Amino acid sequence: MRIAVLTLFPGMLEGFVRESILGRAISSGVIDIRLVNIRDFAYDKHQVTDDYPYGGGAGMVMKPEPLVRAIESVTAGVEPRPHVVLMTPQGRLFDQARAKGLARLESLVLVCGHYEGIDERVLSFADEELSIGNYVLTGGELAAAVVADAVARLVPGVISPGSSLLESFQDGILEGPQYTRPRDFRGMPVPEILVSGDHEKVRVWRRKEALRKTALRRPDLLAGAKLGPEDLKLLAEIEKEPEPEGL
Ligand code: 6GU
Repeated sequence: MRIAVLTLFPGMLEGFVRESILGRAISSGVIDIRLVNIRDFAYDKHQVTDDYPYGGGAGMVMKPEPLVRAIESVTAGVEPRPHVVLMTPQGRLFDQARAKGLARLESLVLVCGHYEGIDERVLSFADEELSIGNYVLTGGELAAAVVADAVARLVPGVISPGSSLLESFQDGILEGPQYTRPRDFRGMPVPEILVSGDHEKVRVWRRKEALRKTALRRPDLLAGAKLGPEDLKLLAEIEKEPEPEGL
């Protein structure tokens, strides 16, 4: 998969791309990431990328020409046509389902907005707008990093098979508790069942604890989760048990 990130601040993403899971995926050739500086597409002498808003008001607006030229520089002649995403707080909320959808694409372009926003006419050069949450960031770079990371880890070959299968949100519920050595940490022992060697008991226990954590912290997720007959039985058991303290 090819990902191009269009930004006024490529330095913000360079370290992340190098050091993260993306860096490894790039080294192994599974993913290609390009950081494109939007300023390189501002052709006036001072390479201006923002301007005052029509109608007045505070803040600056990103000019359409550098943005659209930057988009065209990574899409022109590319088949299949790359999917262009504008990172803005006005976008649809990004979630795991969207990550899965984007991970199927061959070529993805993430455009980072800045200042008070971007000229509305740029929207017609994009396929969708995405936001990563209900809060405002100073720019789309961190949001693009979040999307690139969530998408890249779903691309086959980026992380070892199996490791993502049990993780949070894969089937719509949270991940259960995990333990490693030491067996007793400051008076807190590892649950006995995990050292029992009974793989089937361990599997059921893990599923139950994952369901318990989800029911307790994110009951909203249970409604949309893929639950089987065993899950419903485990949830019924959980309901009869006293709630664990502390969370
Ligand atoms: Cl994509 N951009 C900005 N500036 N703020 C955000 C966001 C994006 N998603 C959540 N907040």
